[in-house]
Amino acid sequence: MSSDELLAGLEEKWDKAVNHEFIKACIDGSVKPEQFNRWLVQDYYYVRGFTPFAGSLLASAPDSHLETIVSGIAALTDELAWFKDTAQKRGCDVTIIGMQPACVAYRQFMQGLHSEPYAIKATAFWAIEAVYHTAWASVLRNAASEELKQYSHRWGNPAFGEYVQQLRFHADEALAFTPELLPQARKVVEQVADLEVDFWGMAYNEA
Ligand code: HMH
Repeated sequence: MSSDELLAGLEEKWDKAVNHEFIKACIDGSVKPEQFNRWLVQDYYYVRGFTPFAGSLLASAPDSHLETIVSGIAALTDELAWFKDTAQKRGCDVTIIGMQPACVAYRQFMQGLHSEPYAIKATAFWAIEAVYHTAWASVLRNAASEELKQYSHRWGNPAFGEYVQQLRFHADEALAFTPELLPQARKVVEQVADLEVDFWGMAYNEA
């Protein structure tokens, strides 16, 4: 079992998630400040919900996977501070804006995973981080704007890519032990791709 098999048949959905029009607009510089701000604030709320999911993954992980997950969790302190700071600098008040439905839905999905087997959580965790790495790495490589390149570095950098690779090994390993979970794991990857598309889409909701 490998994550290539996990993605087989889901290529189109995956492509929609990693090459969304929001990402294209970040690359060509046509993204409007208010669109970027909408994504930014919703992602701050998202990461607040992602953190307990990471904790739940850690709680069910085998010994040999602990270091990678702990390093990922440790990075979230800085990430949450970055979101708050960047939102404030861009004039957004995260204490009053509130979550949009696509953010609520994604957080509920993660909450629902808490009680699932480790292999399923590890697959979802990899898929979540993989979408962001692939999407933002293309912004980092191709963006016209220095500011957007800087933002994209957080998930697009090569060290984050190695972390995602490690998560992929974890998911593969866990699924190799429990191959009967493969259909469920594929479903979860599909759900992540769909949720990511809706998430990027929030940038265009003039709520
Ligand atoms: C919506 N997906 C979303 N936000 C993120 N910060 C990540 C993935 C990566 O952690």
